[in-house]
Amino acid sequence: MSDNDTTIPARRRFLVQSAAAAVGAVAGTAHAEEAAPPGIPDWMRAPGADVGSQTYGTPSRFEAGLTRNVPKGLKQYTSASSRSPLQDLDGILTPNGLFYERHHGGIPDIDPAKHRLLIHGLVERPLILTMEDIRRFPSESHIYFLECSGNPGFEAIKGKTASDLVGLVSCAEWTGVRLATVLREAGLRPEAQWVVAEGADAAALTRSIPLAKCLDDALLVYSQNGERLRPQQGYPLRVLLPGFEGNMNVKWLRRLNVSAEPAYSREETSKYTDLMPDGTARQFTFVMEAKSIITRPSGTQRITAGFHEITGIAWTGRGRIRGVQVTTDGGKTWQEAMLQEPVLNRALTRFRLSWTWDGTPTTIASRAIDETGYVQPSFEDLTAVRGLKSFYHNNAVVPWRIAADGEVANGYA
Ligand SMILES: Nc1nc2c(c(=O)[nH]1)N[C@H]1C(S)=C(S)[C@@H](COP(=O)(O)O)O[C@H]1N2
Ligand SMILES: [Mo]
Repeated sequence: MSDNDTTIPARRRFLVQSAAAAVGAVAGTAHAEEAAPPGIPDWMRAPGADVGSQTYGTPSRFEAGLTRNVPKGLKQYTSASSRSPLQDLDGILTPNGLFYERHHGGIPDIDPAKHRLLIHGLVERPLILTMEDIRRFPSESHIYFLECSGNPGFEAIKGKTASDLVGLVSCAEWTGVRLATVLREAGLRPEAQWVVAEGADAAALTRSIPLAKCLDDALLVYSQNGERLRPQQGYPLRVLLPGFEGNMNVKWLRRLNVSAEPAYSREETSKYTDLMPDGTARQFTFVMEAKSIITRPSGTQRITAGFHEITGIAWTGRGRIRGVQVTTDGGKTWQEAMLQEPVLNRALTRFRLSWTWDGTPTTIASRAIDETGYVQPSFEDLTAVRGLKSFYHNNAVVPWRIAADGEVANGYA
């Protein structure tokens, strides 16, 4: 069978050609012809590598380029972030090694045997728990997204890739204990209204969590996608507040101080408040509102005329995604995308739309609608209300411009 054998149906021929091209990219074009069926590739001529023992499995060496994305020109790395490579991921779960990071004082190296969680303040029985104590409580696993509220800021939506623009979001299956269970063990006093969580990092990051959230779906998690949390994600223990801004999900958790008032910490006064056009600031803006982005095709990719599956992710801190609409004509018309099941509460939802590009320059974009009926706003509609002084909670539609040569670029740039 040769590539130009006209007896192969068009679709088969396309697959044969792409397979040969993919092998060529990997093995070097010299061997691609021999490796393609009916040839016998080198890797079939002798047994492969031994079963892995005493090692942590890693992706194929041909995938070594797939890493987190650290902004260029970073001045220092301890208060910094890295982004998840959204354009290269499929499905809704973020692999642990590619989960976005945001640290204010670097990543502490915590010995779980020495780590302790103190629960005090307005409680009947102050507690100091070991990790073993915490793992004895009844556990739960849930898939939830986590997003930094500075994803992206308002003024410079400058990046090139989906990761540059919106890579401070990820999604995992988290396992831990309900915060309510642990608080009940300590016994809440009637004046209790807030729980102030503190991390064991050099930043001692501190956030106040309203009691209602603590008694609802809040978790203290120790595992992520089936294994212990990564150091970057708060090993050995973190707060997980489904749908709430990333900053409140305190990592390396060492203290819960039950109080009548919030702490008014740095992270809820000078930072993580939203300066409005009239000079007042919104404070305690906890919930992440509905958002979506097309991850393929997206910035820096190049497409050819013809069939494409448009795909991307949508999420909302208010519950489930009800629908995602996609425009392929710069916003003149919007079509309903297909939502991949399962559509989970406060998790990423994958959407898809079949599209045939006719080769003329255009702009594509997605907008999410959540189960409350809230619609992801355009940048114009969002900033008409919020202005441009604010930094956090930009959930505007992300447009991708497609040029005549098929190059996909940031529609804001
Ligand atoms: N102790 C502590 N918790 C923290 C932070 C931190 O620097 N220290 N960063 C916060 C911020 S701003 C975000 S967006 C999330 C990031 O979580 P991740 O690094 O697991 O993605 O953790 C939050 N919890
Ligand atoms: Mo954040």
